[in-house]
Amino acid sequence: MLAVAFFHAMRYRADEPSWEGRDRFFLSAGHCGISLYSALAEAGFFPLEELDTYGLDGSRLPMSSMWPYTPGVEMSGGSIGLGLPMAIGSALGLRLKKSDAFIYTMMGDGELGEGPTWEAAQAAAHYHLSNIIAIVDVNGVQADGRMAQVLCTEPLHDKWAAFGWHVQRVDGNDIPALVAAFDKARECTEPKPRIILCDTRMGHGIPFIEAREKLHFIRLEPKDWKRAVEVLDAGRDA
Ligand SMILES: Cc1ncc(C[n+]2csc(CCOP(=O)(O)OP(=O)(O)O)c2C)c(N)n1
Ligand SMILES: [Mg+2]
Repeated sequence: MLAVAFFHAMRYRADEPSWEGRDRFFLSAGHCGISLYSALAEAGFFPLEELDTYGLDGSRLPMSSMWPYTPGVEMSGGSIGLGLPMAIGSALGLRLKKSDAFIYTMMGDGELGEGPTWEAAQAAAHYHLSNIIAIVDVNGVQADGRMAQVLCTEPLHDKWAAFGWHVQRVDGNDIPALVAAFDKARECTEPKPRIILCDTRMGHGIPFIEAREKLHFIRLEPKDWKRAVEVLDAGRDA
């Protein structure tokens, strides 16, 4: 999802992170900061080697992504449920400036249990914020277990549609499907905020990780890390 956002959909200047005309990416699920850092490094916001400083004292890459430490990071995540409310403020601001930029915001499905998300969902539709494209990582789990057991938020498509959003639901591990969905979200002419619900599998492509029960707090031993990279490389080369 981040790859499609940063390398297909969004307009930005890596050498000028504050460029006024940029699309903004708000990672609401700040605990996924490490994946955002990978995308930003690949995009040229900072050197790839800097990824090795992740989480170290003095690093520009704190564990949860936070503004203003890292070039390209637009908001402080960590406390979940804030990305959409912040996106609304920024989307209204861009409208006042007559900007044609978009605000992308990415949430986890666990965040859909947070009240502010639904207040924001109503407000975005009320203000016809067609410059918001929300992305939800519907992986079916949150920190404490499966969504179905902790807090069932389905039927997601119907709920967002009822809240006045343009809704798509796609396989979030399928790049061509994501590309089509991101295009459609941008090109849609309805005066509505847009959301792409992305069904994903944590650890996708690495069977021995996919099979694990608890994946939110994953710590890989060096030998498992090596195995995972080998599996991914084999898949990429295939
Ligand atoms: C307001 C708030 N409540 C609780 C937490 C603790 N917390 C961190 S991540 C997380 C789970 C979020 O689930 P989801 O959005 O599905 O993310 P995933 O684990 O799938 O990446 C929780 C409850 C938090 N960071 N902020
Ligand atoms: Mg989740």
